[in-house]
Amino acid sequence: MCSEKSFTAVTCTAPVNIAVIKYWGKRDEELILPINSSLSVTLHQDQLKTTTTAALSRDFKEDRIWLNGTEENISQPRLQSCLREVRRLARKRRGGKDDDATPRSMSHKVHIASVNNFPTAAGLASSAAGYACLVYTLAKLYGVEGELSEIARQGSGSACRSMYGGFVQWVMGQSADGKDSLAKQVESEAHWPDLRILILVVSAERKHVGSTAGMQTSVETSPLLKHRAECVVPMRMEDMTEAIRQRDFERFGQLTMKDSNQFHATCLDTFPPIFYLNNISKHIISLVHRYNAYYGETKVAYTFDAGPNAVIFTLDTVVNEFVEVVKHCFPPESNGGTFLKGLPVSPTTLTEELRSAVETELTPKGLQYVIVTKPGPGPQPLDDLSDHLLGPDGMPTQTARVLTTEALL
Ligand code: 2P0
Repeated sequence: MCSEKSFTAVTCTAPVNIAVIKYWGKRDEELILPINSSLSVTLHQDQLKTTTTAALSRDFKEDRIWLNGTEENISQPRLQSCLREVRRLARKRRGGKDDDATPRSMSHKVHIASVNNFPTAAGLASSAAGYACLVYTLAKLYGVEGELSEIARQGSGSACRSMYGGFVQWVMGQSADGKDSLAKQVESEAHWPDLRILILVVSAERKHVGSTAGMQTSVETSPLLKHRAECVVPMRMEDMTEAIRQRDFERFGQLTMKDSNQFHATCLDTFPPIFYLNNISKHIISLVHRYNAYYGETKVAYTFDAGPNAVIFTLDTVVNEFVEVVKHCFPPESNGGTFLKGLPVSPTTLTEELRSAVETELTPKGLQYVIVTKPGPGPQPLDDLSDHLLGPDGMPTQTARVLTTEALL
C-alpha cells in the first residue's frame, strides 16, 4: 500500500477462469443469480491476468475509472453495485466511525485503473477477471475481508469464480437476496499439477451477441436450457467435482466436452438462434475427437464459451504432441510473430500414422496464436509501488495507458 499525505493506493491482480460446467441464464438480472450452478478452472496469472489499482484521496473530486487507459463511465449499474457493496462492508466494519483526516476515509472519492494483459474483446472472459480484480482491490483498499464472491458476482456472474484459485464451484443458491449464491473452492491449483490448458485463439474480433443479452434470450425462449438447468447440471456438478477430486482425466474431459456441446446446443435452441462457434471451432472439435479416437482414450478435451476460441484441457505429457498436431492442421503464418505463447513447448515429430489419422483438411492461418497455461491461484496483492497504475496525482500512469497485449509473453 502506498500512503503519501492523503493519497492511498492498492494494486492487485486477478485471474481468468474457464467454465467446464457452464453458467448460462439468470433467475434475477439485477442481483445476477443464475439458473444453475457452474464449475470452472482458474487459469494461471503468469499468462492471463487483470491488474487493478484503486486509490483514495481527499483531493479527488469524483469517483473515476480507466480501463486499458480509456476513461469509462463509472455510473454503470454493475460498477456501482460493486462499489456500493464494498463500501457498505467497510462502513459496517468501522461501526459508523470515520475520520475525514484518515487516508482511507469513506468521504474520499476513489480512482480506479485496470489493465488486461490480453485483448479485452478476444472472448477470453475479461469481465470475470476484471470484476474479480475490482472487488478484491477495493476490499483491500477499504480494509474489508471475508466473503467477496457475492459482490464480484454482482459485477459479472462468472467473476465470482475468479475470486479463488484452482477448481471453483459457483453454487447457485436458493435465496431471493443472493446471500447463498457464492463461489467455493473445490480444490486448490496445486491439486492437479500435470493439468495443462491451451487457448486456441481463433479470432480476436468482438463477439456478435454479448453473453448478458444472449443468455437472457435463451432463458426466454429455450426449453432445452430449462431442461439442462433443472435435470442435467445438478448431476453433472457432482460428477465433475468427483472427477476433479480423483484427477480422473477421462471423466473430466468427457464431461467438459459434453457440457460445452450442450451449452452451444441451448444457443442453437434459442430463438432467434445464437451461433458462437465458427468453422474453425468445428474443425478443432473434430480434430480433438479424431486424436482421442486414435489413442482410444480421452487425451484432450475442448470447451468453448461465448465465442469461437477453443480452450483445450490436457496433461503435460500430451502437450508437445498435441501442439504439433494443431500446428500441422492449422499451419501458422511463417512471418506472423510468435504462434506459441506461455509455458514452453518442445517440437516433436508426428508419425505418418498419427498425421493421417487426424488430418482431414489443412486450414492455414486458421489460428492466430496458442497460449499454453495451467491452473493458477486466485487474486493477489502486489507490494511493489512501481506496479501502481495510478500516479500520486490520481491519473493513469504510462503502464495503464498502454494496452499491454504485447506483455502476454
Ligand atoms: C461461463 N459464460 O460459465 C459461461 C459460459 C459464457 C459461456 O459466464 O451477464 O460475462 O456478466 O453474468 O459472466 C459469460 O457470462 O455474464 C459466462 P454476466 P458473464 O463462464
